[in-house]
Amino acid sequence: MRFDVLTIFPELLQSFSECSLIGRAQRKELLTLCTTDLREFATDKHHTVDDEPYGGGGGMVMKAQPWIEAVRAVTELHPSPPHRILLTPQGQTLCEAKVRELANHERLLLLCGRYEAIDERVAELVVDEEISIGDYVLSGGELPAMVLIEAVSRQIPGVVGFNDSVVNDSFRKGLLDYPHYTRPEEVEGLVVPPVLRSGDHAKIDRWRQQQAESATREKRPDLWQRWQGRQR
Ligand code: 9D3
Repeated sequence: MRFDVLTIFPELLQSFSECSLIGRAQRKELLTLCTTDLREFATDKHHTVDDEPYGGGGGMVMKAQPWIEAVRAVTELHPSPPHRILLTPQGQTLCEAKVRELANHERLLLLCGRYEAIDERVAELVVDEEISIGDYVLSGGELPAMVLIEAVSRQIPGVVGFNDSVVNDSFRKGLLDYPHYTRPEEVEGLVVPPVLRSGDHAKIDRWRQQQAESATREKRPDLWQRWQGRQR
């Protein structure tokens, strides 16, 4: 799978790509992460990518022309046409189902904005889909792009190790995880539930399932409602 990222802070994504599981996946040739500096597509001598908003008000707006030319140029870097995603607070919130859907694309092109906004014509002309990572304010689309890349990469066979198994992940099943314990048996008066030391694996499986269900019911009633609905 190939990820292209358009940003005015390519070094932010480069450092992410060198560390994390993304670097290892690239060395194993399971994925490619390629960043492009949007400023290369600004035509004036100061490489301006923003301007004042029509209609007034505070903040600056990213100009349409550098984005449009950059998307077209980056598209040509590789033969398969990319699915183009704009990271924006106005997008659909990213969830595990969306992550799995995105992993079916051979190539994703992520557009990361900065400043207050991006000229609306960018979304109309060169974007297939708008995605947000949640309802809180960040300074731009770079961290959201990294979140999306990490989540989608984990779906690619071989990117995560067996112990980190993707198919078994509790989110995939719609429940929170059950509690985990390691040595020692007692920590400040709190002991490991005896069932986990019983050696009875059928009993352990039942206990873990019950714990996952009660944790979901108590901590995430929204997920619990959905899970109950799907059990019927
Ligand atoms: C004043 C209105 N704000 C919109 C809710 C302005 C605004 C806030 C944050 C404009 C741009 C940004 C920068 N954020 C992103 O580009 C962004 C983002 C986010 O802030 N939260 C969650 N997901 C995302 S994806 C891109």
